[in-house]
Amino acid sequence: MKTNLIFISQGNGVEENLNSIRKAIKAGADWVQLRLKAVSEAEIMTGAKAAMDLCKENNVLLTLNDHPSIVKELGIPSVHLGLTDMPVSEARALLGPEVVIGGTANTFEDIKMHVAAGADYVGVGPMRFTTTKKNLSPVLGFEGYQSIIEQMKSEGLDIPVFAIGGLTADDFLSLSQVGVHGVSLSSALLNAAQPELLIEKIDQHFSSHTISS
Ligand code: TZP
Ligand code: MG
Repeated sequence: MKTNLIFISQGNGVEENLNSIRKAIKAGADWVQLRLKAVSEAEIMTGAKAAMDLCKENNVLLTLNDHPSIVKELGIPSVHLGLTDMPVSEARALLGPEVVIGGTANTFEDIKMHVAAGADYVGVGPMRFTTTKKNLSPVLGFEGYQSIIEQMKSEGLDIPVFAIGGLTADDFLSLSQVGVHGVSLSSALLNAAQPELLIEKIDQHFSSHTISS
């Protein structure tokens, strides 16, 4: 696994989200997040099962957004939790050591909390405004990552940081130079004329690491 890109699904309803994942896998993504908002729990189940099949067939790591209980029930390998979802510590207790757990962070304090709770990676953002997510936390900008990663270094906090929110290919160089581990993105890939080239560019800028619990 390259583990330098997490593709975030988007679209209206389950099928559009699955199609966005199909597109990302075809372009070469090997880690995808199914992010279903404003759909019923039954639809999330259906979508998660279909995404599991897709990811297994293609040897892609699947993260489900928001729903640790579904992750447990279906044996999904990874879950991502926002600041208002189940706390990472509770999810770790529920899911055990093997499931890859990610947490959303907007500040250094959020990262500190997720590390203490046993997260495997953090999605830190937003870098800039995006319409993909409602109720955005304050925009960090490039300087936000710089100062957060400086604080991490000075306090010896070591966890992979994925930048997220309105990212474009022009951000990769500066983010990688500041010590960001990888990127989590959606629109940039879905709107790219040649999404496989975008993924190549990510590979050129961000090295691969092992993400495991
Ligand atoms: N969390 C913070 S920004 C965001 C999420 C899920 C959306 C990222 O999507 P895009 O289209 O890359 O801005
Ligand atoms: Mg959430």
